[in-house]
Amino acid sequence: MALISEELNKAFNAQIKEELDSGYLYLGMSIWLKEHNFENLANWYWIQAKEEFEHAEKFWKYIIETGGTVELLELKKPKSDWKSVEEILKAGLAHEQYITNKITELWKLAEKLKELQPRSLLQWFINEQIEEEANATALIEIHVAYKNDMLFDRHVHREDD
Ligand code: OFO
Repeated sequence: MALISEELNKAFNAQIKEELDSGYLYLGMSIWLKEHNFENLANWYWIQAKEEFEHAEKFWKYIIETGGTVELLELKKPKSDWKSVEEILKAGLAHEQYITNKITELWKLAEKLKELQPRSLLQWFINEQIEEEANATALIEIHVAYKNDMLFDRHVHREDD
């Protein structure tokens, strides 16, 4: 018998899609930024996109380890008609706030189902979302301080973990 309930298995499959959608969204942002010569920001969002794949991996690994079934769902076509760096930065924060809500819902669902096993996994994501929102907020604040997209881009720096 699987350790993971059918209901949580389904919700985790949905979250795999959310993480991959996040990666796809950030990939699209990275491409737009690269096309507009914001090299460092493009790199920042490319690293972010790859990180989202790792987030998806945490969920599918958990499902397999607990005897559930991984189902990959159809991905959403990401927005690509960005108008400005500012729009991308704000959309990045709004998206992370959306994902934080999704993780909170998963925590509540596991509580309701009295499934304790995914607690450490979900706690990791709760902590990660604090960091994700803080990073997205910092980018917005620093962008405002620079008042110039190209100068701001020169300041942005991120390396693969
Ligand atoms: Fe998966 O943290 Fe961003 O979305």
